[in-house]
Amino acid sequence: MRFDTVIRHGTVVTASDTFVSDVGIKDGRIAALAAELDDADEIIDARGLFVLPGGIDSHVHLDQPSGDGIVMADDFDSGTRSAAIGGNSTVLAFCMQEKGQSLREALKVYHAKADGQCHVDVSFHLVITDPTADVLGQELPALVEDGYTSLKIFMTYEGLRLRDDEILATLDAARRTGALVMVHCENEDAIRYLIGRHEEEGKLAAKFHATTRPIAAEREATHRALSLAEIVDVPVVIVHVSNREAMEEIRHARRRGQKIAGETCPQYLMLTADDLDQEALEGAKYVCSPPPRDKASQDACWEGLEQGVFDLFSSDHCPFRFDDPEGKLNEKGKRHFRWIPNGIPGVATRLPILFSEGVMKGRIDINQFVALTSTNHAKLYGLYPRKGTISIGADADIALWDPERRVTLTNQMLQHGADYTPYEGLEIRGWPVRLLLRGKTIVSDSALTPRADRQGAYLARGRSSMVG
Ligand code: DUC
Ligand code: ZN
Ligand code: ZN
Repeated sequence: MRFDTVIRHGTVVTASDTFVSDVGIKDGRIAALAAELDDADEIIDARGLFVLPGGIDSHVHLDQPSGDGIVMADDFDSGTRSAAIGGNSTVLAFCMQEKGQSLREALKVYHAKADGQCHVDVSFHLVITDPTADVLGQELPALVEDGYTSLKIFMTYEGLRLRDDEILATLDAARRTGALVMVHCENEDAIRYLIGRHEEEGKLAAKFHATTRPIAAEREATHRALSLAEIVDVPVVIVHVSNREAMEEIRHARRRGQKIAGETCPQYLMLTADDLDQEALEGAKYVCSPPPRDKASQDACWEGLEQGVFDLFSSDHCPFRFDDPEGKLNEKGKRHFRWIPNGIPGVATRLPILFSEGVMKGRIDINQFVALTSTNHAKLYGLYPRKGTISIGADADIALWDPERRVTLTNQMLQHGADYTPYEGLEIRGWPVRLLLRGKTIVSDSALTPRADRQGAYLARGRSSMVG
C-alpha cells in the first residue's frame, strides 16, 4: 500500500504497550504498524521520539458566560489552538444550559460558537442546571441517541447547583438513557455559611477563597454524590478531586462495588493554598474550585494517579485574564474573593507537566501517562477506539514527544487568551514537538502549521465504557 504519511523509527506507546514501529497513515487513519514502511508521500523521522496518541482533554471550559461582565479568556479558536500547542488532538468542552433554556437551545448556541472555529476535534458535555421533567424525560434520551452521551452537574454555585432530589432525578435519567454523569462535589450550604462568617470578620482577600471551601466540604459532597449514585445504581465521574479524603471516598465506593471514575488535575499536583496568599492581588491568579490544598494533598493526588484511583488527568482549563476588568481583577474581585472568577488556564500545560513531573521523575510509566491523558478519556466518553490509541483503523491523531527537549514555561508560548500561566518559569523535561490531527501535521515546533487552519471536527460520541 502507498501511504499518505509514514512516521518512521519512533517508539510507539499505547496504554498497554511500548514498541518500536513505523506507522503508516492513509486517509486520516492509521493503516499499518510495521517495520520499514517507506512508500509514502511524506516521511516523518521519529527516531528518538515517542509516538503517542494525541492527548484528549475531557474537561475544558471555553466561551462560557460567567455573568456580571466577566468574560472567559478563550473562545473555541484560541482554546483549541492552545490545546494543540500542548499536544492535544481532542477536547471535550461544556455546553452550559441556562435556567429555563432547553438543552437543544443551549446546544445551538455552543455549536454556533464552535463549529468551524476549532483547531482540534471537539465534543460537548451537557451541563444540566434545570432538570425539568421535559429536559430529563424527553430531551436527554434523544440527545444521548444523537451522540451527546455525557453531562455535568454541580453541587455548588447558586444558580447552577442541583439539590439532592434533582441530583437523584438526573442520575436516574442518566441510568435510563445510558449517559455518563460528571459531578462537581462541594457542599454549597457549607461554603455560603463560611463566606458569611468570613464577611463578618472582614476576611475578603483571595486566600480566603481556600478557607471557605475546605476539604470537608468537598469530602462531604463527594460522599453524598456517591451515595446518591449508589441509590439509583448508576456510574459517575467525580471530577477535579483535590485531596486524599475525597479520593478515599472513591476507593470506598469502589469497594462497595460501585462503578466510579475519578479525575484529578495539574493544579492539585503543582499548586497549594499558599499560592493564593500573595501580595498585590497576585493570589487571584490561583483561584479555582476546588481550591489547591497543601503538600500532603498533592502527595495524595500523585498516589491516586500512580495507583489507579484516578482514571483521568484533565486540565479543567477555565481561563480568565488576570489584569483585566472582565477577568480576575474586576472591580468587585479586587475587593472580595467571592467575585474573583473561579478557574485557571491549563489546556496547554496539562500534558507537559504530567510528562515531566510524572514520567521523567519516575512516578508513573509512559503507558500510564497515555492511559491517564488519552485512552481512558476516549473509553469513558465514548470515543474509543476511534480516538485514544494507536491501532489500525484509529484516527491518526498522533503526538510526537521528545523526551530530551527542555522547556521553561512562559505564558506567551502557550497561545491561550489568558495573560498569565500559573506555571510561569516551570522547567519542563519532554515536549510534544509535532502533532498530527487525522494524519495532517497541525503543530510543528510549538507553532500551528498552515494545515491547522481550523480543521477540528465536531465528534458525536457513543456510550461510555462504564455504562451498560
Ligand atoms: N468547576 C469546574 O469544573 N471548572 C471551573 C470552575 C468550577 O467550579
Ligand atoms: Zn467543576
Ligand atoms: Zn471544570
